[in-house]
Amino acid sequence: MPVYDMMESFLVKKLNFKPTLRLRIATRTSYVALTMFLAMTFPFFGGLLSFFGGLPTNGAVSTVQNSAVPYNSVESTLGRHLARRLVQIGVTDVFSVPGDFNLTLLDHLIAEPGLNLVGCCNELNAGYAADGYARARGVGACVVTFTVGGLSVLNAIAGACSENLPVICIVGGPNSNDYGTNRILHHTIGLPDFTQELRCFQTVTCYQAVVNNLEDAHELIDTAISTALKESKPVYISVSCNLPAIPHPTFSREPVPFMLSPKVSNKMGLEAAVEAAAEFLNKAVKPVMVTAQDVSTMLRSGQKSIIFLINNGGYTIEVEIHDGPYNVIKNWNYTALVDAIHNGEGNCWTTKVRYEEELVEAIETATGDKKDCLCFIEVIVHKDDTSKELLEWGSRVSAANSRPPNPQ
Ligand SMILES: *[C@@H]1O[C@H](CO)[C@@H](O)[C@H](O)[C@H]1NC(C)=O
Ligand SMILES: CC(=O)N[C@H]1CO[C@H](CO)[C@@H](O)[C@@H]1O
Repeated sequence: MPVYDMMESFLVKKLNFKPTLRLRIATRTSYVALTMFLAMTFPFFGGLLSFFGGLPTNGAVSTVQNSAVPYNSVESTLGRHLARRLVQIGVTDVFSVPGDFNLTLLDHLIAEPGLNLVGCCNELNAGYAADGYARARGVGACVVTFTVGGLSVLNAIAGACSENLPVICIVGGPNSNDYGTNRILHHTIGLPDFTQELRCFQTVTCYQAVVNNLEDAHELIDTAISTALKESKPVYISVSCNLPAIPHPTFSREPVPFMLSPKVSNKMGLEAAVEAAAEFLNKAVKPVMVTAQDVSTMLRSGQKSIIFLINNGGYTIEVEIHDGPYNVIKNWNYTALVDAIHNGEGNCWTTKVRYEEELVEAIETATGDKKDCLCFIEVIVHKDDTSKELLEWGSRVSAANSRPPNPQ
């Protein structure tokens, strides 16, 4: 219960005030005045009070204010609350793979104006897409299903953790009634234990919210989202599959301000870093490499990117560390593969180049005539065409890997 409600009921019950609208306005106004006074006096209390639902009290804290949502409407459901929060923090695209534990949740995410669901080919791709989105937009989100989906997306979430990216990983979880029943559920590994997925996520996320009842869903979801933003790390939110469609007063009543502490970076430090990186990249003679994943999703969502596939016939980094037959991969006709995925739906242009002149021409076409297409340029290179740095690095890793065991 927010503090002002407690004050109000105290006045009504203990001091026999009449529960009128005027009393409500008076208690709330005094509460706001009090929190602002305290926050100005003791900046420390700013954060503490915000926790109780007070006003933004610290100059460095911004709030996202809900507009009141009618009670008992489809908008006051758990699913819509989660969707609204995503939109409020700037997530307009959520990367998802449907599964039987999350379909109703996806319905609610789709229903939110301003939120676009991007269906991906598999969970790992959804996770990496959310990773890229978080790099570009500050925060990203993906939605997958229980365990089978959660364990698939884990690698991308671990990557986001090491790269300090706030990725909100939402998992459709078991029916709330199944918790504590010792049942063996679909998608578990055959043990009556729902916590396997949670335990995996504990080591690669900074907060885990297991939402299996409506009473504390609001608090858990908001804490998860704000912790992700504050710590710039991924978080895990599991939502029981039978809850997203149910309205609850905590999702509808008085707007609860949502507190976010923006990350403040050192401006001079940032500028120096950008300058150094730009200088380094300008000097680089090797092109930036982009590998193709989820081309079909990019085509479906009308992306106009240029994808370069550097085809060197194998795993060059591994070749430089330690070569063997396992480093050679079967050569595919990659442009034909993209053509097959394209299948005449959407705008797509592919080409294969072998020489520098062909590459220059291909880039001109991709940025000219074909600028409205997803362009795929396969660049065939020699397997030893690599940088001096990679060669050096390879021999060092090789030396480090082959150190003999210490004498016991
Ligand atoms: C590879 O596919 C392209 C079509 O994308 C085709 O034009 C080309 O002939 C194929 N290459 C071979 C070696 O079959
Ligand atoms: C397991 C489970 O609860 N699945 C639900 C997923 O969503 C569909 C509706 O889209 C429900 O019918 C299922 O019960």
